[in-house]
Amino acid sequence: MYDRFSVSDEAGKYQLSLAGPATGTLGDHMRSYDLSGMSFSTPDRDNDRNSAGNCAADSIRRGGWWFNACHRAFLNGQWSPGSWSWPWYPTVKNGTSVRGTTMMVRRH
Ligand SMILES: [Ca+2]
Repeated sequence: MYDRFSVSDEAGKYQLSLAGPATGTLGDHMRSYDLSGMSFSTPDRDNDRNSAGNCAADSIRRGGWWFNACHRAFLNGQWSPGSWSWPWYPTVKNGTSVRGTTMMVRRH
């Protein structure tokens, strides 16, 4: 849980802004992997820092997210059971297949 979470408008490419302190059981991986400040990418909108391609169009882990370069802390990805644990271990353990995720925002 982040103390401050905001997303800019369409003209700002839905840029993510996170501020701490982060609390809860999933750690602070979205900030530690520099997702704060990233614009939202989708398979048809490449706004990431991966100069070799579009992280959102990856054939295995396809989906929209605030990618940097590339899939670290990607909450919505299609992951193999053995790799889903990272980076949210130990809350999500090796071999655990996550069937869904929810992001919630509460007004201060
Ligand atoms: Ca790119």
